Amino acid sequence: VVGGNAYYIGSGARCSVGFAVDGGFVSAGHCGGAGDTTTEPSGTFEGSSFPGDDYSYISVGPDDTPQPAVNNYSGGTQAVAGSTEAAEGASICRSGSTTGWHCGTVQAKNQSVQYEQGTVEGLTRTDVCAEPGDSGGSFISGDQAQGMTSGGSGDCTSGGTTYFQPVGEALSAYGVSLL
Ligand code: TYR
Repeated sequence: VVGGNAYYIGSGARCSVGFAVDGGFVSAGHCGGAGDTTTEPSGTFEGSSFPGDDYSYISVGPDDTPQPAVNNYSGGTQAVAGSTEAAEGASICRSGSTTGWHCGTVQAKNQSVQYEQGTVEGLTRTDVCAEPGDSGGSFISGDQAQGMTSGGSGDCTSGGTTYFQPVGEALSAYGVSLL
């Protein structure tokens, strides 16, 4: 289990792994609700918060080993060494199972974003592109975990704006730590 890799929920919707934690990984809340099961890796949503927040914690079985790394979609991985928050203006990259690895800049923190299902607060805005299926995937600045892909506008052909859920809130909500 590596950040940015695909996983599948219920009937086959795809999201992306955020970051490995004890016993599983964190991802986006809109990817599934508590009790939903996943395949590849097979797991269970132990908790999920969306709207309001956009985070979830999925536990995986003993056959899957969460790794403190993010897929760089160039044949390798970026190690994850902590979760110190990057400042506005910092460079940041995103890994996700639809569009791979894309980079840009942290634009603004603590943003409220309205989705069909309701408002999510406390998101960080970036100019990094994303597309459906990248959700839940890793935002990372250097080797520091930043958050999980929530939503936005645009695409990776013409460029976009993407918001992420800061990872720290998810870790404290579930009492888990990054590996
Ligand atoms: N919310 C999308 C998902 O569920 C991810 C996404 C992010 C889509 C940014 C579009 C966008 O512009 O997969």
